[in-house]
Amino acid sequence: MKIVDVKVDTIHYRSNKTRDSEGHGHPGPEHDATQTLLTIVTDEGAEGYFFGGNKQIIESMVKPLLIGQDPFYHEKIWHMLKERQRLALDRLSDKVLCAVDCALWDLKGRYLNQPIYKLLGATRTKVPAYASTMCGDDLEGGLNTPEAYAEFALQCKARGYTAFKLHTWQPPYSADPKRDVAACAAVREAVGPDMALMIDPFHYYTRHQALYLGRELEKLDFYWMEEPMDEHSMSSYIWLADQLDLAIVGPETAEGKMFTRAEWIMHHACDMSRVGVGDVGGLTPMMKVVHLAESFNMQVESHGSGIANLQALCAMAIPGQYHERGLLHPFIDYDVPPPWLNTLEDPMDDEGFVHISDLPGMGQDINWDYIKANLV
Ligand code: LLH
Ligand code: MG
Repeated sequence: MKIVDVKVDTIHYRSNKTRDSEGHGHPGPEHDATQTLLTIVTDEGAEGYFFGGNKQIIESMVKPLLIGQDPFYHEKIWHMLKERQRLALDRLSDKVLCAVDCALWDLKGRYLNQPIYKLLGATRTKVPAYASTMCGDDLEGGLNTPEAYAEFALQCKARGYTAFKLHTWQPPYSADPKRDVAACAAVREAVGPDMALMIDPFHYYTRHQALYLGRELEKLDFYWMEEPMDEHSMSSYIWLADQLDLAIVGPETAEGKMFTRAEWIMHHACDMSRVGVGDVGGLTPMMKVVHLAESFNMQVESHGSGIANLQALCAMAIPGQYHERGLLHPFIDYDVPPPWLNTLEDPMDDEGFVHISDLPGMGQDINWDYIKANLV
């Protein structure tokens, strides 16, 4: 089987999410937006899909490399793209590699008529989810005060979540460790002792701000803290993890794929590793991190809500404890699928478990009628 075409379609939809000046997501007025759909086509008619990917980069840089390749050689293809990044990382990002790699996995699963988690070696079909909030804001009724976080945590608990992660305030809103502690204390007070709580605060605190925050969260029986400082300084994380009992999860956004995760584990910069398909360039490298961490008896917590991460979570021998569901906000109904899908890709039951789809490939139930009617 050979790849004969690689194309990216652009789909129009209406969005009620917006990004602030620093790139963090928040609810916003409804507006026109676009989504992309990457399709990899073979000479045998088998196709693979992934939502996302930069049209211009994929068609100009990736397509010439993929045409003629056997799509089942996706390990070889991933390495070829990774090596191409060396002089072109400004254009050929890990997000682009992720889209290509996930579309190849989707193609393989569809061709073999199996969901990916079974091709990887399945371990489970459901995973507990945590409610992962959007970053703090200044919206009345939003996530603008410690009490607002507490109220929202109670709503999430009532929906069935057994764990809750606060993304607290980041610029352009004022980031302050004391305000973070107040929000975390209000949430703990509201939900009681049994709900697992985590925090992802401002990503650029100093060492002493991060240490102060960590020590206060230990008193509130928090489960983990992620990315309280710039992750490029691994020694800052070694310094922090050494002084806290609170688990440090990372790295999340630091470049370097599985290589960076290996360094962090080796140097005791984290207590749990962290990886999402978008952070490392796809499901192929995500599974390398999963197996790397397993070899150190370390759990990996998955970053991001997409279905590719859920496929990996259902194929881990040392299970990542939670699926990240979100980002959530009081003004947004997460339980409604995006218009390009017929059903949610991470449906959650009343006990707080998300269930993996048994559809072949990535498992998305794609709304082709919507896509055809809304091509840009
Ligand atoms: O800064 C943000 O907007 C969040 O941290 C975001 O990147 C989110 O994806 C995250 O880190 N989740 O864990
Ligand atoms: Mg995070």
